[in-house]
Amino acid sequence: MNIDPILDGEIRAGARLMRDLDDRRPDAIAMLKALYPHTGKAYLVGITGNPGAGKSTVVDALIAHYRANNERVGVVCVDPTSPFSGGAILGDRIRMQRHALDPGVFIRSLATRGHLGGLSRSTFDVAHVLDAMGFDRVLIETVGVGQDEVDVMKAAHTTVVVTVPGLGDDIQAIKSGLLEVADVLVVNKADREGADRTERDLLHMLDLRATGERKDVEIVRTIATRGTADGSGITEMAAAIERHRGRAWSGPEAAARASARATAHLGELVRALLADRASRAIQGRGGLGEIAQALVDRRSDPWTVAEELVSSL
Ligand SMILES: Nc1nc2c(ncn2[C@@H]2O[C@H](COP(=O)(O)OP(=O)(O)OP(=O)(O)O)[C@@H](O)[C@H]2O)c(=O)[nH]1
Ligand SMILES: [Mg+2]
Repeated sequence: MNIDPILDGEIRAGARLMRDLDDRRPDAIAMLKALYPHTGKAYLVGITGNPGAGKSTVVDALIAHYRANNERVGVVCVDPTSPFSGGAILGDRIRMQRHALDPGVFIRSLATRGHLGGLSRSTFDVAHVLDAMGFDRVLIETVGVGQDEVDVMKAAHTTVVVTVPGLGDDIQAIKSGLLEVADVLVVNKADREGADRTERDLLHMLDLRATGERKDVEIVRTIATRGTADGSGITEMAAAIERHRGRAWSGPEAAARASARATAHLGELVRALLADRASRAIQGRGGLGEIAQALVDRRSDPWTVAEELVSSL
């Protein structure tokens, strides 16, 4: 096994490894194990938020910002193969196309489908490969609609939640879990009416949420379609990310955070391995449909089946 091409940042070697990881090939996992000591240098920024909030546009502008500072940027787009925004991979690809020829940028899309329960594991895997390849920044875009996506954000050092001006709905949606994970809140599409109001609502919610000490969350307005131009807010957003980085990852909290992040990663891996085994055990008993029918017909009971499945792992 030769990890040098990966450590040298060779794009083709990285892409091949990521494909092999998708197929859960044992030699690819062995490669990850060998790479692990060489990781821990990249800074991971998660970008999440409602469908269509402008996440990809923000990511595109951030890539340009970091490239202007000579940082190499890896991107993981977790594609929501969701009813909200089907075909997002294509959209993201087109949107970020202008970076495609830049050897300092590597964009990888992960489809939700086929990663059931393992989305977070796959994100961690790909992020580790990008880290080993020497990318300074890894941006992770995911739609914040479900627990899966929120879990994905556990891989990030700083989580940015993108929202847009508008009444009620967006704010409501953001309430459910997303606000919890936000380190930086972005009001994108600030060229639209209502950004003031949205910012006030967000501030209000942050205050309501505060139990004991209020989490230090900055709110930044952006117009991501303006890229890195003055007034786009992208420079300010990047600065807010750096301030969070300073607070969270260099102060006394850093050790506890690093430990929580490692624990989350391990938890994902254990869960995913158990899920793999469980699904093999279920196949061994004729599949879920077969088992369900036996339960419906009262030929078996769920307690016994569950015990048998778990003890067969
Ligand atoms: N007016 C305005 N439109 C924007 C802004 N940022 C993004 N958009 C537009 O909003 C639409 C959605 O942008 P995307 O970047 O694809 O949003 P997304 O959150 O990545 O979408 P999904 O990945 O499908 O959930 C596009 O038509 C963008 O051009 C902005 O700052 N102002
Ligand atoms: Mg997108």
